[in-house]
Amino acid sequence: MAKKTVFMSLSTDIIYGAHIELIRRAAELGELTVGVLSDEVVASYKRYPLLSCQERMRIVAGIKGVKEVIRQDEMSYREPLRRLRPDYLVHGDDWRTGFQQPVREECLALLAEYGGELVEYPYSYNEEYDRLEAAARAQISVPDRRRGRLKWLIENKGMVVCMQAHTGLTGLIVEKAALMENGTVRQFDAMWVSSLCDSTTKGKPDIELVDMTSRFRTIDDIMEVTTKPIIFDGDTGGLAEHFGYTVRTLERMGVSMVIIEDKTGLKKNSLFGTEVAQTQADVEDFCHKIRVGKSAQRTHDFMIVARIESLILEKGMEDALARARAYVKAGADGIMIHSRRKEPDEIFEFIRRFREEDQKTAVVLVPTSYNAVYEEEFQKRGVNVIIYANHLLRSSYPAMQKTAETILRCHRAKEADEAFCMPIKEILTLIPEEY
Ligand code: SPV
Ligand code: MG
Repeated sequence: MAKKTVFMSLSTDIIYGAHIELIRRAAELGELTVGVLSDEVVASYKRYPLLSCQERMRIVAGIKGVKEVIRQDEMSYREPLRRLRPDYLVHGDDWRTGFQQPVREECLALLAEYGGELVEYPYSYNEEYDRLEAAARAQISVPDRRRGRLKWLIENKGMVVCMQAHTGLTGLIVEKAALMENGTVRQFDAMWVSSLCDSTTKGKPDIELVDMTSRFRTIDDIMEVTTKPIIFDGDTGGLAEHFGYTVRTLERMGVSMVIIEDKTGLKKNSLFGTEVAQTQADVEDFCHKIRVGKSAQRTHDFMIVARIESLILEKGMEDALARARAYVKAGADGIMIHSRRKEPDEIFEFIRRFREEDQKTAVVLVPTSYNAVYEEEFQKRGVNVIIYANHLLRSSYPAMQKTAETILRCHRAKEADEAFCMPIKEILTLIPEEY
């Protein structure tokens, strides 16, 4: 009689007793194949692995009882179950609840297709493992590790999706927001520290009034409690002579990318367009600033992106493309093209024409105005970074305003509490004490 076959998946980069025990029990059922989840999958639902997929595959292959190791490129077990049709699928019982529940349900349906069986073993909680996990998280949030991750993500995923954060709390929302979709976990890849949101939070206009020291403080607050890469909105970058220092500070802090816009004089927010007086920088001056930034840079993984305001200031497509060419030549790692039109036509035209000449330089978009375009559409056209630049701030303000008005109107808090507020118990435990 043919030997039974068994399949299980592993994502961990910290192998401890319970993993070995699970493998031992799985191997007792038959010939065991282990799917090792790719770096990208592990990063999408847990954290960036400390060891690469290749390294983890090597380790797992060396464990007694493992017959074969394969790479698993999805959270979903679709591919390995349909291809290998194992008699048994082994898993800890912790996936019965939480975000992995739909993955489990899909597995049950897949197993039913050919008569396979799910074998679950009790999940063994281990305090030491939790401590190691916490240490691993601390490791990946140190500046040197965090900084390079954006470039890695762009190279590995093609396109990354970022959400704005302006406080530690909003940073935590961006860090943790996740949902299951078609066998994969969707999360934001990185955070955008916006000048608009940083200024508005302080009750100030977005005119480079909030100084760099204060902006760095915001970054620090976010960094203290998160692990995802950070893109910094560097406004105009200030004087070229100052920009080099800003680059060094950002690098030292572990920021991954700075975006500077080609304006000069008193900068106003781009979404005002030509309704306010704004001046675009001279091309050569801006190229000089890019060169100063690039030569100040000390690490290989930090990125400087040049933001082109030609469409915002109605200077035309040819001007935008000419500037893109010049900025890339000056050393920019990426181009951000901005538009305040509801329709994405000018953005699409720019990307098409830019990509005809340059397939390598990263293209960054902030689709605040042309918000009906799906991310997949941008990716198809060769975009590398999508930034939702202000949505957490814009959604929180009306909620706070309604709460304040309701309390004023009702002469008590009961109505606002019930309509708009989370329970006090939940807010007290939202941020657990770590030490
Ligand atoms: C910001 O978020 O501050 C930006 C993007 O620079 S925009 O507001 O569209 O100019
Ligand atoms: Mg800005």
